Amino acid sequence: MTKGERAYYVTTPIYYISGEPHVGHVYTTVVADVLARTARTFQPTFFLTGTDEHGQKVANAAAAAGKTPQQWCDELVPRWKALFAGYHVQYDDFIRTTEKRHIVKVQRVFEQLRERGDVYLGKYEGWYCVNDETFWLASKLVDGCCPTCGREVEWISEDDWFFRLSAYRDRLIEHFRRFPAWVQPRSVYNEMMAILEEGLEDLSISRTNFDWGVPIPGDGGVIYVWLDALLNYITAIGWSEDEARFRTYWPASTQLIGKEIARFHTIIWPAILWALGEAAPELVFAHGWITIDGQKMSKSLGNAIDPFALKERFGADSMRYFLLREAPFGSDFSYSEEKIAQRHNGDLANDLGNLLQRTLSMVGRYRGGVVPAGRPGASDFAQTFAGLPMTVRARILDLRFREALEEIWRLVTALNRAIDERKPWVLQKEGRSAELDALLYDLCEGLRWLAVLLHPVMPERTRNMWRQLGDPGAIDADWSSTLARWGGLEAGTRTAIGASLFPRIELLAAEP
Ligand code: ME8
Repeated sequence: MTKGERAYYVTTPIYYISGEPHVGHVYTTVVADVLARTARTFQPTFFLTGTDEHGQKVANAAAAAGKTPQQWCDELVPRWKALFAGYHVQYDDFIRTTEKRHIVKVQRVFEQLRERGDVYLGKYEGWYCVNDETFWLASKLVDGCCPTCGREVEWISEDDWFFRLSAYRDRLIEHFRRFPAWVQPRSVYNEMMAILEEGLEDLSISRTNFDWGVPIPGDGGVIYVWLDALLNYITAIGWSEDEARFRTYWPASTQLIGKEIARFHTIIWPAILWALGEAAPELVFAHGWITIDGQKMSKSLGNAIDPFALKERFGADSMRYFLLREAPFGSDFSYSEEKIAQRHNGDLANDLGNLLQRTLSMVGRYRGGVVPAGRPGASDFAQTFAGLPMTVRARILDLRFREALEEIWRLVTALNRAIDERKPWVLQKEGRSAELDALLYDLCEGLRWLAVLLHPVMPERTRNMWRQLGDPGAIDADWSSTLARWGGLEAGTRTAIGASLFPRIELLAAEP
């Protein structure tokens, strides 16, 4: 995508506010933030996240705490916002499904679908998993329990409103065939295709045996929490209210989700959109799970890791780096503190932090802290790394974060190697001043490139680097201007060596 094209719209799932957030929630949100920060450097961008506040699961959690659901949500939302702020997440909007702006539009959707005949009244009898807020056919249950979370299911017998999902099956199959990359990774695409080929049942979209939800217009009961929740992606950007704004952002460029909710986002969601006369999102990416001892990390499994504590321990930027670098995006990855510490101490403290420290201390010692005039036009780096910014941008927008970071690390490695091989201390001792100037210049310019390229991933530490490099302009401007050529850093810039970027972390040996 180039400047001037459509806006970039990225979303995360809205999270159930049935308890404290955990690292899994940070994961998707940080990834969305990296995408948004990258896209924002060169095109209009909108990044939406928020909380899913209705439904039986949230109502039960509130009741267990002796609170009304609204009270419970109001008390928890600031925790989620504080968490995201602590991880440097810069969303453009945080939607809560209990907000009026959302509720009125959900009701409008319901009415439109009913008028069109896509919603009809019927009898629902079947199983329901409260934890996943999902209806299940008896044939899908495993030992009588929910096939996704393993919990007991409830028998429900209600007069419900149904969405005519089955009528969209052919169109869904055609869409999947025509746009084979619209659902990624391929494993999830295949799984969804198999569901489609098996056949689709109509979907119950109302609940009558409890009332914590959006009231059904002109009838008793509430709208099924998943219909309510999915609609956040369009209610937040002005659907049915601000046409120009809505058209600027919809269809979404990238909808990020965890793979356990792929069916809702790639089968139910496009069908609802089509019923409303809107387009399906361009890409739904269903990423893998953070696992502990081979199990998904989750509140309900009781193995959730507190992201507030992790941030204190390792720092938000190191956590962000770890989450993006450790596994290819899409795959599951197993979490351990040793792995985070290894990344922090290896890639960040040794490779990047030392590079900055060594460079600036030599610039201090040999050139009084001032960036010397180099020969950027004749530099090997200019040639070798000219294409790096556009490669990194493409990898990030393609959600190949690990590869993007590996590309960036080629520059880190090359700069460290230049110090080791060309030994500035020898150049200084032998009075080879022009060579020393050129090398010191390249090192500073390389660090400037690294700060810009790594800024979306580590917004705080790169600002720190930036200050040490003398604050050379806007760190988050379009890369095609900041990194247009090797040589953007002005000779004469005064550097200011600061505290270590990534102080080493020593893990205590595990107790035997
Ligand atoms: O499903 N590893 O909310 P939720 C990686 N409200 N990501 C994880 C994870 C893990 N172990 N655990 C959670 C809901 N996530 C619905 C969504 S959207 C219209 C409604 C992340 O609180 C991942 O993005 O259960 C997953 O899909 C999401 O949190 C589920 O959050």
